[in-house]
Amino acid sequence: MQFFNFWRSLASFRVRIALNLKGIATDDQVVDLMAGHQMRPEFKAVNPQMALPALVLDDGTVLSQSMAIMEYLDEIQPQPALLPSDPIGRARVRALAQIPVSDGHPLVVPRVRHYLEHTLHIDEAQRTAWSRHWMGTALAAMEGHLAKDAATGQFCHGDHVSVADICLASQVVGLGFFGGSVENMPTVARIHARCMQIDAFANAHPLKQPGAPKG
Ligand SMILES: N[C@@H](CCC(=O)N[C@@H](CS)C(=O)NCC(=O)O)C(=O)O
Repeated sequence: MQFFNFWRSLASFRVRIALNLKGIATDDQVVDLMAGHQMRPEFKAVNPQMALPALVLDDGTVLSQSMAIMEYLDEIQPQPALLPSDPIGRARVRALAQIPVSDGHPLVVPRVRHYLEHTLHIDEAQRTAWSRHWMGTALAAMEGHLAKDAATGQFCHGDHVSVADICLASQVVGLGFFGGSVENMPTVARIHARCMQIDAFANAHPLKQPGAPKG
């Protein structure tokens, strides 16, 4: 399998965690988002959306969108399960995951920041404030759900890692890239710290990937 990714891509980070948890090795293909390489024709031929991640299966099938890829991985290799076995549990985990994936992270991806800069002429400080605001807003919403629900355990859903934890971790790390923190979100902070004790999470961290800035 070819895994098109980039160190700073939060959606790639999510899939990297899932691959690590499942113990699935990939042939990594770096697409430098900071250099705009997602716009190159050769990558557009892989993913017409020009966004990471993409997973190309051995038969040439291309999978995109981190949630779809993680669920695919969970289906082809069910252990350890990334979704609960009961329908209500799965609905809860998917809902928690969608807060960062669908509502927070899309507002800060390179194409949006590029539009803010080049079309709306918003300066860097304001763009960073925008990103910090929306990344933090999604995590505050997660905190609201997690803190009040007895289904929350060591992790977002009980004591087993799920896609909700993967998405939470990517969002917390992403918030940090924009100068924010989760110090006022005790449940999110606790679950994130617990996740980062797991090698599959820690080793997938953006700053541990090739090309990431040192220190
Ligand atoms: N919802 C998508 C996000 C895809 C996405 O926007 N990825 C970012 C990197 S995290 C990207 O490649 N953006 C390219 C751009 O905005 O130009 C997913 O979860 O996979």
